[in-house]
Amino acid sequence: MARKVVQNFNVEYLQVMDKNGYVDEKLMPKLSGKQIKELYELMILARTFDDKAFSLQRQGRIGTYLQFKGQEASQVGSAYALEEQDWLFPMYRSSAALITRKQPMHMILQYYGGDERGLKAPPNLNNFPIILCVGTQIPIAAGCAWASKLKNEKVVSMVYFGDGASSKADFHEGLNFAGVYNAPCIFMCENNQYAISVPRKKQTAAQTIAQKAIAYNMNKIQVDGNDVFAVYKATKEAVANARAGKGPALIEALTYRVADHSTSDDAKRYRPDDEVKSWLKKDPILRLEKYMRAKKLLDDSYKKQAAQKAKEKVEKEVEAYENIEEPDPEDIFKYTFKEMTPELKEQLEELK
Ligand SMILES: Cc1ncc(C[n+]2csc(CCOP(=O)(O)OP(=O)(O)O)c2C)c(N)n1
Repeated sequence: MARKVVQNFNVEYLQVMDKNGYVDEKLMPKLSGKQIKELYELMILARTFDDKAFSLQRQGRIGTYLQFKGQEASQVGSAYALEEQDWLFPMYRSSAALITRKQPMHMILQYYGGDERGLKAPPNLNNFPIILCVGTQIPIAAGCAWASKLKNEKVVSMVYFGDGASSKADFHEGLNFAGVYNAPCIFMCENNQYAISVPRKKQTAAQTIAQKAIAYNMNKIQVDGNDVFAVYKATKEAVANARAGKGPALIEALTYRVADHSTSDDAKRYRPDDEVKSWLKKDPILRLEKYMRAKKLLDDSYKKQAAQKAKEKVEKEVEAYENIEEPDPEDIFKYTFKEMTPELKEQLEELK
């Protein structure tokens, strides 16, 4: 007979840089000045893109769009920790991660403009298509990671999803599978505090989302998702472990969706202004700027230059998007199957 503790668990939290841009040098990941500037410029580029995409939607130049504003550190910092050969599985709010992974911005706009050809990654870019169905990308990523393991490729998969997706069966199935098969998969949960109007506290009774990894015997960590250094460090370590066969990981990045859920939402109806304002003070770009200024990596002229460069790049991509040739209406019949079914052939004839 016995009554005893058989397992003890804990969840680690990591913050390297606080909201004033001060860092704990002992925790600082290895990054050169050049790399820090690169991270900064990617975050600026991402935000410029996000603002532009929002304005294009308002002008009717793209369809519904989902902003990631405020989540630049959690996406850029994590995607930056991957190697080229690794696989990225984005959700609809992952445009900053896609931009970091060199997905052409005009293709992201093309997709949000209603043209599915924008989902296809150019050759040599291991980016999966954007997924709109909440959580469905999670088991696919776990399967892809398992395939890489079976092929002995030393390639990692990383999948993005929100706090809301962590309540779905896909999440649990994906984590369970990766845990059992030791698949090199990084599960990147951007806990931005809301799933449309459902706040985090109604999403789960668990104190953290990171602890959900415990049930699957998986590495886990909760990080300050507005601290690009913490996100980068946690992801870099998780990726190195996964690549070395030391198992998958769940990373919970604590962040905030500053904008509405989508261009069809009005967040003012379900969350207080004060809450939004308090998170704006923790803005990931502002805090990196404070750090860089103190370290003499940024001054007013460099800041202006970076903003201008980002604006020019985005404008060029908008132009490229708006000059894409219209798809052939026949594609809709030809695209799905290798060979058209008799019904599709008949419909195509009718269209002609
Ligand atoms: C399978 C499925 N169910 C419901 C929806 C409707 N829906 C779109 S976004 C969303 C909330 C998702 O929240 P979260 O996973 O936290 O991600 P976030 O949008 O906050 O980044 C829901 C329920 C959907 N797109 N797909």
